[in-house]
Amino acid sequence: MTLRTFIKTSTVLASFAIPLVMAVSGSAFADTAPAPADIKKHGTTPGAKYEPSLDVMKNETLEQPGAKEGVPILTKAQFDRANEIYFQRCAGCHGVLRKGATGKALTTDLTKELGFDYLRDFITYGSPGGMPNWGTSGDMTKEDIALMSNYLLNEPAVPPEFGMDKAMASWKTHVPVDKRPTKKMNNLNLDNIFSVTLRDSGEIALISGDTKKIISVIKTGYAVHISRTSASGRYLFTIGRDAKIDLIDLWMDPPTKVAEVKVGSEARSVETSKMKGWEDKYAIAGAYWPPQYVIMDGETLEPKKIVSTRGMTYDTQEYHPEPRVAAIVASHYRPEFVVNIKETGHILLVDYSDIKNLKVTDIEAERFLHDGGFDSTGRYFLVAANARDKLAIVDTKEGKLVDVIESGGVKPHPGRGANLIHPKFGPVWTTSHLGDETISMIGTDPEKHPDQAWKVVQTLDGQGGGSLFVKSHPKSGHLYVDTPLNPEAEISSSIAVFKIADMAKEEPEYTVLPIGEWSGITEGVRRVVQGEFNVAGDEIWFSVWNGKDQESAIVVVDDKTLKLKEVIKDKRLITPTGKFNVFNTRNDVY
Ligand code: DHE
Repeated sequence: MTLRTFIKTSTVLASFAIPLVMAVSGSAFADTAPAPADIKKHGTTPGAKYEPSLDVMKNETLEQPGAKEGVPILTKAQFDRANEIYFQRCAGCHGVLRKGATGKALTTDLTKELGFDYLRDFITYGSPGGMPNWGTSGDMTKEDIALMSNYLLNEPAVPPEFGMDKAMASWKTHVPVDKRPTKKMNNLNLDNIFSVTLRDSGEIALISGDTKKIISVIKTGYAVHISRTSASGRYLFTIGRDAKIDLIDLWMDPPTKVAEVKVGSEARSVETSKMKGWEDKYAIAGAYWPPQYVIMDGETLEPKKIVSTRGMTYDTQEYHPEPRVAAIVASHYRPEFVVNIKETGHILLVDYSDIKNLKVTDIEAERFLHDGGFDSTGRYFLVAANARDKLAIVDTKEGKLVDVIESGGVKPHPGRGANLIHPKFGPVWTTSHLGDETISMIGTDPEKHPDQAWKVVQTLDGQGGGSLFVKSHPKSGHLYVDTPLNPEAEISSSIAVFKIADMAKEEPEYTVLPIGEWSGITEGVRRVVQGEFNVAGDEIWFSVWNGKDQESAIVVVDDKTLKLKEVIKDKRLITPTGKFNVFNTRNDVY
């Protein structure tokens, strides 16, 4: 640092020394802090905790915006530290560019108006509206809170774009198509392989559903999020939070990574073309940053087309600079991908039959679209607009919106949802909620049950809030509901199971499966997450998700008897979360 910048920095910091010192000493909270009686209301809910953490962006080297008069100048080290915190803890809600998403905008016109003290207290205590209480929860130190309050008075850092030049530079072919086998070379029962996310080791484990043995552990992107399988069942795609896609050829002996590519800096979703005649032809991935989706060759991952999702909110028609791409599914009725744009609330039907002359049907749905899945016929797609407590339904055959309905609870989070035949209401699709114990069932059969179609026909009370995934199977008589984010250890480490045959009763009861206890693991929080059926539909697998340095496991339950069938343990099973059965994933069976 030159002498000149040192003097400038220390002078400006000196002018903020009073608030900084007071924040650190904790004595200046009186004017804007909530009354002691209200502090409890500011406690963070499971829903508020489940917001994107842009873990990868925090590692980007960002240019520090120039200082403005009257604003505290941060040193390079302070700026880097503040960026790290911002992307990890704040950007998920307030946006990379601080223009607001589920959380409020934090642009400097607003933050300067609010001032240092207000920002510091808001970060410390949170708000009943959903802002986490970073200070009183002990998650952030007073020094970091003071730093962040100063950081927010500065202009936001703008992370780099990611265009075709970068995508091409990241594209690697490990095994070219002409060097791959022309038939299956191994003795594996591919349909019953589970691809298991090993979240914190940046790997997936391929586990045989027949033998329950690990076939191989494959290095993937950072904090890999989901796996999807190609329509033929030959290829497996994984996406890391660092937007890296890995393509695994399941025909090889052993299954091997054949290509990889990056589609941005942060991403969560990947899917492949499933329409008859287009099997395995294309893949698509959606990014959180930059806000864009990328269409690739399905066998090589060669990036073909990048489309930005920046644009207008569907309702107020105001420009949003960073609408992230949430769930993507592939239509079975048309050569189309169904792409959900989170902050602006559009559902895009992207026609991949001619990507040079790309046709996109743009459906006005609801803001904050997140995750969803098909009804049992594969025709209707239901997606949660979770921060709006709504569900949007799209008819993928007709290519239009059916309806947007209240989900019946607080913050719906279906995963892909669960389809079952209700004894009274016929085919229903089910979602649980992050914000409360409600499990909602929505009628999905407009032909034979028109009165129930697209209505919440019944709600059940589960164990509590903090649920992420529900699961059933056409051959199962049960509905399984997890609660991994519930604050009660007993609830987060167990599963509630409802008997479908009992659902016509006034108040159907559930059985609790103590999966965490069954795992035999005695350390850690033992969060039990995401059930997934095997190909036969007679057993369901749950992850017992512990810390990175602790023991985790997969627990297999017999669907008929609800008894423990097997515990899969292996020191390579580090933080297992999502599990994707090849057959069920490619055929959308859930
Ligand atoms: Fe996920 C699906 C986003 C945190 C496990 N998650 C999805 C989808 C989205 C999403 C958009 C739908 C993808 C699709 O269908 O194309 N998830 C996010 C986030 O933004 C969030 C809240 C925070 C983040 O920073 O990533 C987040 N997700 C998590 C977790 O912490 C979970 C529980 C553990 C993990 O491995 O990261 C988790 N998400 C999953 C799983 C699915 C998923 C297992 C797929 C469920 C399925 O059955 O298809």
